[in-house]
Amino acid sequence: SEPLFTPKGENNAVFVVTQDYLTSDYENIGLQLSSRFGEDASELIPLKEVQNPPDLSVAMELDRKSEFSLFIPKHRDMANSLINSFMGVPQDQLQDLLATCAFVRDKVNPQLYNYALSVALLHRNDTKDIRIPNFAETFPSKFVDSKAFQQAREVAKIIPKTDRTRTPIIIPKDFTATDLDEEHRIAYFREDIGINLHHWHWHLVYPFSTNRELVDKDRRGELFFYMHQQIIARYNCERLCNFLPRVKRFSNFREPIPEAYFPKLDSLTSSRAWPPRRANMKWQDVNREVDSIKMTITDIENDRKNIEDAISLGLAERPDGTMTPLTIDMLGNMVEAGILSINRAKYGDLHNRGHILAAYVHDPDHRFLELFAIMGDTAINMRDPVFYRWHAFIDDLFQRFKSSPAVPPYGRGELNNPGVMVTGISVSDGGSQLNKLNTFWMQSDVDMSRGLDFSDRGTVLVRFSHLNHQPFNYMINVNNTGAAERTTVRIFLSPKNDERNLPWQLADQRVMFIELDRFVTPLQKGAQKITHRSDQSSICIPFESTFRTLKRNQTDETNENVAFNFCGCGWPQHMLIPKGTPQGMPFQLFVMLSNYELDKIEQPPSTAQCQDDASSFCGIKDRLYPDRRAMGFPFDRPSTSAATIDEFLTPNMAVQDITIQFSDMTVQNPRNPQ
Ligand code: CUO
Repeated sequence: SEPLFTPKGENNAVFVVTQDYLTSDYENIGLQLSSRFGEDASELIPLKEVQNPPDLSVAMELDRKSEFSLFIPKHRDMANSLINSFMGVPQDQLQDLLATCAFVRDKVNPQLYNYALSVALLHRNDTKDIRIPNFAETFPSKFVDSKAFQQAREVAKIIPKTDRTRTPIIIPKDFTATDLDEEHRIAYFREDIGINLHHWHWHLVYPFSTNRELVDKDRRGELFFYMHQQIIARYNCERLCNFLPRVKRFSNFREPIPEAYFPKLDSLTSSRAWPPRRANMKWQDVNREVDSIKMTITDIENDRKNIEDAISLGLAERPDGTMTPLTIDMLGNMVEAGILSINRAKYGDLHNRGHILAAYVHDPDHRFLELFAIMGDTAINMRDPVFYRWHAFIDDLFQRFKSSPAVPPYGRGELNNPGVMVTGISVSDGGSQLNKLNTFWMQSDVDMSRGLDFSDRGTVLVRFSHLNHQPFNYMINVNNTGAAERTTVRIFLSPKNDERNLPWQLADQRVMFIELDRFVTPLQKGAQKITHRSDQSSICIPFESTFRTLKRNQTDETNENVAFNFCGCGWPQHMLIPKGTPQGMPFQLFVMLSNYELDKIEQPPSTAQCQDDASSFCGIKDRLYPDRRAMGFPFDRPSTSAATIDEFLTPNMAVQDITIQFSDMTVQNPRNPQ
């Protein structure tokens, strides 16, 4: 797959092309181009003639030098048509697929091409296990300070290829703002490359498409709710670690947005800087002929009202006017909203419209010929504080539903696990103190050469800083006097106190609990100890899956052989736990051993290459979501009987106070080349 994703000018592998494959700009010099780039190619890839050239009339409407947004309906149509072209190549005819890709690649917008091809490769049966290059490497401009690219050119020009791994370009930790802006205190979370890659990948696995085959996945709407709910919970935990209050939801759509954001990113596609947003800008009606968007604030207010009515009634209206009981899955699809929405005419396009209105706040009528801002791009929108205000609003809708009569609180029978008693829990990261976890800064290298479009690139490393922690173990003591032979272990974490340093009411704390892990384990009779490693978390993918990194002492030449797990969906391991504070911040660790009879999903094991990595946030490819309970169980809905977490506990649950201490020191990733 690699050459299909690399920009023109790449010299590791070259397609032998005929004139059909080139855009009209280059058709007269096509064969010269082919031989020029072929001069020092490591591999020549002959192509078949394209049997049925795809109709690119829709996809080619997007300028090749423009940005691409999944939130813009017209762009979604273009992506659909291109995805369908790739999906339409007959199964197991990989040479035809390759020829089709090469035929399409230089004719359409590169980002549209990358998205449509990635979706198709992930969903075609014959390409499911193919490697998709890391998106941060293909489009580094979405992740790295724009200043770095000038430096990259210099490095590529001046430093011989063999020495480049010794001279990484250092990206400072604080490149978008200073602490004068208090929101900048959590920029390390918003701008984390791994977090943004996870979000981009999630939307790739759960694409917007009119092709039901790609969209209609088990509990998709509920997962849209849950994965984004956990993002907000994690953001709020991180805010408390930095002495900031929980994020305020964006509720009055006509009020100014207090947060500003200046991304310092350039789009290499459009050769323009991503537009910034000043403080206190307001949503305005959007009317941009160029993007075929006409959208008013009243439109989105109507969507909101209709959805709020459905939540209060506990009923949704079908297109034929009949009513049906609302479920969380239905609500997720209705809010997001794609083709699975029960009634798009009635419930509209609430979530996507919010992204659009936020993304065009700086140029709603295109008078300044500006492109959309980063809220319009799933690979970078988590960098902007307004993302969290918007998704806090979206989450509030779901929480209202979860608190409504349509969702009865859990009874003891659902929470308890007969005969199973948790007698103690602890965590240890090998340090001298039990129940104390440690965080720090780490510097890691990423090779961004794949996304640079000048030739003779070799490796160009970027060294960036990110949070990390000492890996740790959970120890759970259990006494089993019942008949249970297996159990699902559910592990969550929440700050012990709120922003005023007061203990939580459960009603507030339940939405602060972040999932750390969920796994099924056998139970014996009597007393036993379950030990589990933090790096096996069901929400995370390992560091090597987030980034393809060079291994120590590895040379540029062997880099290509590093296994890159194509299943890039998953929270980055290095962000598993919140930062804590230098003084040590109190948290509560919650463990539940639930009744497996009520949890289990019987299905054949996955054969996909990524198996069930990160299944809590990403599901499992081509399988049912591997847990029968509501996502977020047991905290997905309020309790009517318990006011505090202690009152909520049944014998199969336990809570332990722990501390997370942050040390302001930077260590090198041991995988960085020396
Ligand atoms: Cu993931 Cu709003 O859904 O960005």
